[in-house]
Amino acid sequence: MTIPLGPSASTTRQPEPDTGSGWASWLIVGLAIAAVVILGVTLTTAPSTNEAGPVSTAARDTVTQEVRIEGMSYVPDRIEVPAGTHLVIELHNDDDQPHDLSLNGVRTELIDPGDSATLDAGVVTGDLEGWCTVAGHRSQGMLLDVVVTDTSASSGGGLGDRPTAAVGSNPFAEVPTSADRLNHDITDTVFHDPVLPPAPASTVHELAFTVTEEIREVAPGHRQVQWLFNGQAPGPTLRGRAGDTFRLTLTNDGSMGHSVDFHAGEVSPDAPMATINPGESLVYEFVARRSGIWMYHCATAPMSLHIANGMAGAVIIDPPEGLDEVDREYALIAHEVFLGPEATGADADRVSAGAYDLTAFNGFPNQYDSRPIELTAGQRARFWVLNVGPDNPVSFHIVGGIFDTVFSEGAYPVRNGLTEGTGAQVLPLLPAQGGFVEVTFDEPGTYTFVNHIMTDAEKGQHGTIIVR
Ligand SMILES: [Cu+2]
Repeated sequence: MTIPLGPSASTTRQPEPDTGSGWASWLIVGLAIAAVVILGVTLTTAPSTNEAGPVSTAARDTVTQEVRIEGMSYVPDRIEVPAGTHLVIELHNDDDQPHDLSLNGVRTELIDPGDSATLDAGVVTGDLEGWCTVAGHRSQGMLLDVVVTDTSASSGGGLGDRPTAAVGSNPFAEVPTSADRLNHDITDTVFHDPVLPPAPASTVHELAFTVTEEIREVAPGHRQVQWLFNGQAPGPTLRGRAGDTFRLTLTNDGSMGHSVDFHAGEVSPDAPMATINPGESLVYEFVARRSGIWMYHCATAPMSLHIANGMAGAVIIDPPEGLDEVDREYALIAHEVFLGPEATGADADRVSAGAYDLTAFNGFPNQYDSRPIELTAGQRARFWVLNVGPDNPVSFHIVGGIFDTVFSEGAYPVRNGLTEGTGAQVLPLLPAQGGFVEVTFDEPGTYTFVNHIMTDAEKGQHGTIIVR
């Protein structure tokens, strides 16, 4: 590295006028040269105290490294440099959604697809770990390791900071107990009416979904950001008939990329399921040719986190001939609940580890214990159930009831159970599976519906049906 030099000798060698004063003139010139030499030596031996500071003594070279972003990865994802290197990273985003890079205490702006950014990481004196700060990307492994090849200079610790699966007690929230949940007086703004209206008469459904990120009460006494379709988590339940067209405009009013994937339609995913940036919209059109209850969800990575934050819902498609007559229909969307910080919502590491805190039907644990479903003895009810996970199975059961009709994933495992003297006790559903059960309650009483995976019923997938 070049250190600033003192004045060059040429600037000191001014021609002296020949005044005839002899030795006195030469003495002055000699003193001047000596002063300049002393000054020059002082400047060249004082770099460690000038403003260049340690850079001037420790830094070897500036290394500019190109890094491309592909999918959820930096390529390369490991950079080796000698200790003391001044590292500059040129980033180019080849992915279809925005990313950034945080490294050594500095961060790029969000880099849109196709764009580039430069990050000056400063002087590297030890191993470092960089990551993408977009929600969930770090926990999905979007990491960049900077490793010093001169290990004596390594401060260590950087690579030891990889996020680890967080299980056990939740550092972000006090998880409401069963008593807290059963005694909770649910508010109108949180309550999700389980009653399912019939399909609208139209055969073309012009719809709009707006994505927002808003703070909501997700469990008794705990508020956090949720990512919402039309202000709801789960998103709105859509209903139509086989053959209907759904034309939906998705608008992203959030702060990060989002998208939607409708299982009810058969379309090439490339365009309609693309992640759109904040402020953007797309139109997603499909014909629902097949009856059943179909999941939709945000398809932006990591999907587990987008679903855990609320971005999933149901499309119910009736068969062309319609369904059997019932007195009441209900829709229950089953899912896990991950309590996280108020400002950021579900914690990506806990979601990735499957460390859910609670479970729920329709967004809020135990809400139908607070406000039971009410029926009259002899009424026949159809319960549509969809499991949106993100991860866990559901074994839907009603205590005191037997299902004489079960529809699941395109088939009737049980139909006419009453006349045939058979029935089913559960509707089993893996994530993204759905179906319905039909049941008649002959006697008044307090029935409960549960996920018969009992520890999940105890975490909130539990509700009450009052039959009068
Ligand atoms: Cu999303």
